[in-house]
This record gives sequence, C-alpha cells and structure tokens, in this order.
Amino acid sequence: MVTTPLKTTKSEEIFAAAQKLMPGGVSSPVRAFKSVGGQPIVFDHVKGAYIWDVDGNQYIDYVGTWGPAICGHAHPEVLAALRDALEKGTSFGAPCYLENVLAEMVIDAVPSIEMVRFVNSGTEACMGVLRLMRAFTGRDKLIKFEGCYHGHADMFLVKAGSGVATLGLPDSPGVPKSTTANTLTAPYNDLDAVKQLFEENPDQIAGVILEPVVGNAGFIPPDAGFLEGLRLLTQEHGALLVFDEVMTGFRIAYGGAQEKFGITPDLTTLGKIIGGGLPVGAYGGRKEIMQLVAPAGPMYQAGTLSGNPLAMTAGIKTLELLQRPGTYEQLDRITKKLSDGLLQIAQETGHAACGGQISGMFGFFFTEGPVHNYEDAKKSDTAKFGRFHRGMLEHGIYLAPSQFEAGFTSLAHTDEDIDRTLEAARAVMASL
Ligand code: KE4
Repeated sequence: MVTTPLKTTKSEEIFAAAQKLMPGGVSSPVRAFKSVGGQPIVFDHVKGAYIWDVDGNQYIDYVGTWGPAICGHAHPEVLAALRDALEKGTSFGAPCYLENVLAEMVIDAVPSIEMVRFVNSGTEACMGVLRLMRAFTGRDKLIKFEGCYHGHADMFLVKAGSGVATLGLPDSPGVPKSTTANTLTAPYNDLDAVKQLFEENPDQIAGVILEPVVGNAGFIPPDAGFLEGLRLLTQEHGALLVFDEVMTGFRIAYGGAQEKFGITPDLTTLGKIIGGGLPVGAYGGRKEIMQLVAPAGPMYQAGTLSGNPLAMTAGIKTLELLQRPGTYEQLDRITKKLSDGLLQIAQETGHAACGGQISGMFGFFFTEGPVHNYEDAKKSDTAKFGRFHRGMLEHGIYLAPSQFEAGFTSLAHTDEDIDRTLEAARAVMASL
C-alpha cells in the first residue's frame, strides 16, 4: 500500500535526472503528468492489476500501459511463452511462422480484415492505412474527428486528442501547412458535418477515419446511428471507412467495436493488445485493397522489426488468453461496477459528473454532460480532474494522468480492487 503523504523520494530523484536527459523527462508526453500536476511516479515493476514504484508504493493500475495489459501485467503464460521464444533469437528480419499464426488469429477475429500487415506501433498502422486509402481511391483528402488521435504522424496532428489535447497544443509546430491541407475535421457524432464535407469536396475524399469509441478525448461512445450513418455516407461517396481500433480492438469485444456495433469498415488499424505489451501495430482489410501493399502491389511501406518473433509471441498468447470463455463478460461486469460506482459517489459528494464504460474501457468527466464530442469534453472541470487524480494517487490508485484519456481494466482486477478504488474515490471526492 502507499504511505500518506506519498513518499516519492526516489521517483523525484530519477525524474529530475530524466529531465536533463530526455525532453520533459519522458519517452511520451502524457506520462509527464503535465495536465494533472505533481511529479509522475517512476515504475519499478508491474504484476496483474498492480504497479510498484521505485519507492516501494503499490497502486491499483487503471492505465495498463495504455491498453495492452488487458490480461493483467506480466501474465505468467505470456512471460513463459516469451522465455521460450527468446531462446530462438529476438529478431529475424525475415519471414517467420509466428507471423502466420498471429495474422490468422487477427483475420479470424476482426470482421473487416481478410489480409493484414504488421508494423511496430499504432502510429505506423495509421500512417500505412492512410497511404493505402489514398492509393486505392486515387484521392488525397481524409476526414478525421476533433479529439480523435491516430498517432503522431503529421497529417493526423489536426485537432488531435490524447497528449495533444492534454497539453492543449493548438497543433504541432514542424508540420507543414501543405501536409495537413488535405485533413478535414468534423465534430464527433456529427453526421451532418460529415455530409457537408463530402458535398464541399466532391470525389476528393479518400476516406473517413475514426475511433469507433473515442478514448483520446476522454471516453466518448458513438451516438446511436453515427457509425451506421458513416458507413452509408462513405459508400454513397465512393470513400473508404476506416476504424482506428488501436485502443478498442480486442478490448471492447474480441472482434473490436466493429463486432460490438455490427458495422464493418473497409480498413482497420490495430495495436496495443495484439502486441501483448511488446511493440506491434497492424492494418488490414479487404483483400482487394490490401493487395495494393508492396510487394504484392505498388504501395510502399516497410519496417525492420515488423512481425518480430517476440512481439508475435506476446500477441499470440494474449489473444489465446482472451479467447477463454467469460473474458468479456468479466471485463464488462467489473468495469461497470467501477464506472457506476464512481458516478454514484460523485453524485453523493455533490460533484457534477458523467461517463460510462464499454467492456474493459471506461471514463468520466467532471461536468453535468452529456459529452458527445471534444467540445463538450473541454467544458469539463479539468482542474478538478487533476486534484482527483492526485488524491487517488495518494490513496494508491493509478488513473490515466489526463482528462483526455480513457481508463482500462484487466482480467486481473478483482472485486476487492474495485471496492478499494471506490472507497478511495469516496474519500477523495469528499475532500475536493
Ligand atoms: P502508438 O503509436 O502510441 O502505438 O499508437 C497511436 C494510437 C493510434 N490510435 C489510437 C486510437 C490510439 O489510442 C493511439 C495511442 N494511444 C495513446 C493513449 N491514448 C498512447 C499513449 C501515449 O501516447 O503515450
């Protein structure tokens, strides 16, 4: 458990040194706790639903390394599989049977995917899928939604979510206007705005890319009819529909949001869970589209470590674990208990709050709500969220360090963990 106030001497020393070595002392901006204040804690090790920091404090973890740890951190069966794989080497840079195995599992699971290409991150997957959308349609423009995040490639850094939203960056310097000139944006859940963009840009839009359940502006589910409407609009205008399921894939259902909502896009991006904690991304879709990708076709995309045996091994074992009966019922039950509890406690302690969950993904905002899009999300009390985050940390609960992120549970979280979390939330909310 944690000491109150939190003893974080070693974390502070290590993070102070880190800031002299790496910009902001981190390898990815959201980890710096900029929007919630205070020092980030430095992890020593993780196991199951728990984190231990370098000062020996233990926390219940609701970030799960941003999604991959859905079976619990350092799952014994994943570690055992990796130990065996290690004996055969860490990287081949050549065809490997494990790629066939994971590819087959992804193709069997995800309705839109008939063929798949592995890369090393969600960013790379989204870069590849955009180039493919453009190659297949011969069109240059794309539609994304405000608050959605598709990795840090130039053309997506327009009104992006996640760390861009967290840091309140207008958009990033270093991205030429020419690069984002073809990136059109619309508010999430606003079909009329998308319709208008298609009318204003006839035959120029290669496709629409979105998070089918938003996690990078906080948790924002699709309104009824939104996904269906996009499916019809893209078909009507000869454009492609792309679900960025880097976060939702294998999380909100084994077949992702497209299985959950029964809407099949033309292309899908994946990441996080399919790597089981090692670096993997993927993009896939209909064979007629994927056949364009080199060396089958002319659309170039490559990667030294793509499909490496360790990442394939961790992904295969993770998906095997997720196939076990009762997985998604358990994730849904435990996360609903958490989400409903947080909202009830907020109400009982006099705080306006709204939010929800789908399977092992949840989020809430300190605002009356409802939150249908990024503009709504930005109206929430982010300063209060920062105080809540710090208070929960002091109570040994590790939440995503930004209002504009989603929370994640795992198969390792127990009812006792949820009860302890709600107990802490009651104490902290009463003190806000
Ligand atoms: P990566 O390049 O970080 O593997 O994936 C980019 C990406 C693409 N699409 C979606 C829907 C994503 O959520 C992400 C990455 N998610 C963030 C967390 N919201 C990664 C955490 C970070 O940036 O440190």
